[in-house]
Amino acid sequence: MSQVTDTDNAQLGKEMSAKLAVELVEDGMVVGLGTGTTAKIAIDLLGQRVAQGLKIKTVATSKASSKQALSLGIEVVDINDVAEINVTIDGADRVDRSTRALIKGLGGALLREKIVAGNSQTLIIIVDERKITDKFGTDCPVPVEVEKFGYVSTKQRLRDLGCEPTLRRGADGDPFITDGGNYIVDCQFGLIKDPAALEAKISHQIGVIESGLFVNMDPKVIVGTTSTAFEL
Ligand code: A5P
Repeated sequence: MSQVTDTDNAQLGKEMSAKLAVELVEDGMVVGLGTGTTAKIAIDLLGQRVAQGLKIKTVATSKASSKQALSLGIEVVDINDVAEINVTIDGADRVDRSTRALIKGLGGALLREKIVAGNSQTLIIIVDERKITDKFGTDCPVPVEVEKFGYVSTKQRLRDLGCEPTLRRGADGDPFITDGGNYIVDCQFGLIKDPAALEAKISHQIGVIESGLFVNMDPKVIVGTTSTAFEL
């Protein structure tokens, strides 16, 4: 028997949560497609349901998710061409157990993810249980998407809020560029006691385009374990 590692457990948890979320999608819905490894599993499962006859339109939060969906025969439409998004299924990097605030954006798609989430009637967040935390912010930076122009001063403004900011770089050492053509500054704040207050402060900084703190969105959080999935 092969050894079950943390990675195996996390993968099973992702699959369990994605499966339960995709079961909630119904004919005729407009569905927001998230980004990241967990959302990728959900898109694969949606592709299977579409192949079996499910009729949906989707809006993607990244070029990668759009490409994946199209390759599976899922219709992807422009967000500006839909009146509303019925449900969005997306992952998260951390979920604050008490407030259900989210940290998103380690995958770099936080701006489009927030626009899609904010335009969704229901936001379903799919995570394995390791993402749920009582120590929000202590082991995960808050990604902040910033305008390239003047980013050094924007980074300093973020530091002045009490974090250690780092400009994100790709494997080649160059600054990481988002789908929207911007930079990301990863901000290590330590324990975030009031996510909504911090989100408001970050968003008000000159040069900031969007923060990876998702607050007051009332997400339906589906947590996957090795054997089941449940709503937080
Ligand atoms: C993408 O920018 C992120 O917000 C992802 O949704 C988040 O990082 C979760 O990704 P995984 O499902 O790969 O952990």
